[in-house]
Amino acid sequence: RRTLTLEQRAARCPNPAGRRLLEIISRKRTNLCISLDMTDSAEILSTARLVAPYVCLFKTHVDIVADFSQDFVAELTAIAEEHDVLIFEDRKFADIGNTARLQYEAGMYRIAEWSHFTNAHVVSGPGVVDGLRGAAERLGRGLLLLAEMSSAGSLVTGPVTELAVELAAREPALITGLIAGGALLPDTADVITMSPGVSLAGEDSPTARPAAGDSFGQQYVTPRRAIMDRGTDVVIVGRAIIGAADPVAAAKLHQTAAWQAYEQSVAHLQ
Ligand code: UP6
Repeated sequence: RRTLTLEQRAARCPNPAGRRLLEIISRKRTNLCISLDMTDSAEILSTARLVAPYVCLFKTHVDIVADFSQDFVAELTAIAEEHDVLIFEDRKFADIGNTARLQYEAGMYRIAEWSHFTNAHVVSGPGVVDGLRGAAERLGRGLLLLAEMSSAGSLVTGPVTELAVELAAREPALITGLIAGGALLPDTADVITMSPGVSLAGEDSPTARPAAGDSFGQQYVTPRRAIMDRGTDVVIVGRAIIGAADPVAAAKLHQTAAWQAYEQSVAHLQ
């Protein structure tokens, strides 16, 4: 059960990127993150432009972009700035700290330079966070740890979940969020929960299993279930929007559903 609104959490958020995100969410009235999983940069940019008014966050996988360039990043950044959106590169670092550090700062992507958020698995232990720490602190970035996954048979459970939660609880100024199916910490912990595996076509019942989503084990719940029943803050939606016949209409529908669920979940506070 929520004890604080996202606006109240913005004011006390110890991470600069997290604070900006919570402010944007409250100002734009959207807790929807769009997953821009397309392989052509022009397609990503045109979709980003179309859905920008309805989202708080652009989530990217830059290693799937066939024609990646720093010009693409500059364009995406310009769209994000114009529309009050932040960027989250869903890199899922998983190596030892020193390699993660190099992957974050160097190579052709230079993720740390342009992405307000990135994420990491903790399967290799807490050292991965220390690898990402330097650039993240220097540039005011937010780190998100994978505490649960939406895919069937995921092994991001048990001790892996526990370590991610423990690290976030200990250091919310650096680890501003968790990727999980729902809130794993009280909202006073200053940790933002973001949930993938969300679609209006997903499972809406709080007791049923999530609905199967693709032929690769993805599973979906509705925004309402993720936010109201499981207490997540931000829903991450990809193909239910970018694969729709009308992505703008789908973005609006998902934004409305997610925001109404959030408002209902804080109604007792007003
Ligand atoms: N993602 C998941 N599940 C996780 C973590 N990340 O689906 O546990 C990411 C995927 C994809 C997006 O890498 O970019 O969220 C979900 O896309 P979809 O809505 O099209 O299924």
